[in-house]
Amino acid sequence: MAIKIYSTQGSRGMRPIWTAEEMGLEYEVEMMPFPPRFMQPEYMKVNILGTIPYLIDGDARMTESVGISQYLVDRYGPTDLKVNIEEDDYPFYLNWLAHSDATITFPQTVFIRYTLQEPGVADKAAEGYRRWFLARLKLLEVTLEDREYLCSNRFTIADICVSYALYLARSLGIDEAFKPNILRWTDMLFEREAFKKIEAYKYDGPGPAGPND
Ligand SMILES: N[C@@H](CCC(=O)N[C@@H](CS)C(=O)NCC(=O)O)C(=O)O
Repeated sequence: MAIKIYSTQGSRGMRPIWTAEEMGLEYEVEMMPFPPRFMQPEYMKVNILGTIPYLIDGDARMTESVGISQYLVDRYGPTDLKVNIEEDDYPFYLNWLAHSDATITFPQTVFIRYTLQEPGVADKAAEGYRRWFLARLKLLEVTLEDREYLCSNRFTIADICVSYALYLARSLGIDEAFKPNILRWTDMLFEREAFKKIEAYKYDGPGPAGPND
């Protein structure tokens, strides 16, 4: 059976799907309404957390978008998308992978929750985490001053995982403070054929496709 990835439109599922597409792997995507916990409750039987993405590959089951991208390059490589342990940029690669979700996607989750899902409950938290997110972009902007890609002078899953956080910010309209290096880098990445293909995967059944709908 091919690799299966459950996702919703514009979600962190884009990371592993983009990775699989760039690698030319055979994979199947199931796009669901958002949030599947409520809109497709039978999904809870597949993934007890109800979160997206979710990967099934043979006996493998995974709930972390960045971990799934790492799994795909490690298990189905060799691929240039992976930075190897003997390369100078390996520590930076690991740092960017963790940074992409823990530091620059997580604050946006708080923003989504308190602006779109529970408005009025914690407006100050939403505003605080919006600013927190923008402040944390400093490292990315400075790093991109002298390079085209984040690691090893080539496109890797570090670019995929980090740029997804910027894609999310754009879709939420919290991109007003993006600086020139981030803008140049994201514009280049989002022009990739694989990205355009996976961005077009849509949920077209009943119910909202994403938190903005
Ligand atoms: N750290 C996890 C987070 C997964 C996660 O929370 N995904 C969000 C969408 S981007 C979600 O499932 N939200 C719906 C919900 O919590 O019901 C990852 O990187 O995959």
